[in-house]
Amino acid sequence: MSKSVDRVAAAAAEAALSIEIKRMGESTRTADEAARQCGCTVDQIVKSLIFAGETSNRLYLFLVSGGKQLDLDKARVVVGENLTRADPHRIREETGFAIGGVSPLAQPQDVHRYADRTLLRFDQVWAAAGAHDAVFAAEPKALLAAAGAKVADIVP
Ligand code: 5CA
Repeated sequence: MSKSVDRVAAAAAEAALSIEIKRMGESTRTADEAARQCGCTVDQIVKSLIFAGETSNRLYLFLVSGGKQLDLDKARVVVGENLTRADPHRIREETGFAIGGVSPLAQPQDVHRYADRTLLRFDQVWAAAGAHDAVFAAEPKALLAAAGAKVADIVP
């Protein structure tokens, strides 16, 4: 197992979130690919999108349903500053995850997290587990609690 996947497993255990990490053997880098591999709808995939605050330079994690886009205007209101897509190298350095494997779990303390409330309509969602083919399923409310993500209005 990769170190990043191990970190996700450890974070889930620490948060008392019972998950089974699955290595699919095929790419789950995008929401579409992940949905195909997991046999779920694309909306049940949790995208973990990292943006940087233009004023604070802090990183933010937005958990967004796979079929939706982050609404940057709404997200700006939620966080109180302009946002730009974070640089992949910075994401790698500061979160330890590569794009396509960024997980809602095992994020650094100083990354503030927000979640698209439409994720709560599902019994089960799937999220990345730290590698390009690693995913896990969870009940959304429990996942957002374990991720320390505040539910917010961040999609159109
Ligand atoms: N493993 C899947 C879901 S289980 C996954 O990680 N999906 S994702 O949506 O969270 O991650 C892919 C996202 O990374 C894309 O939606 C896109 O927003 C973002 N991304 C892709 N390329 C870049 C890039 N060059 N810089 C910053 N973000 C990027």
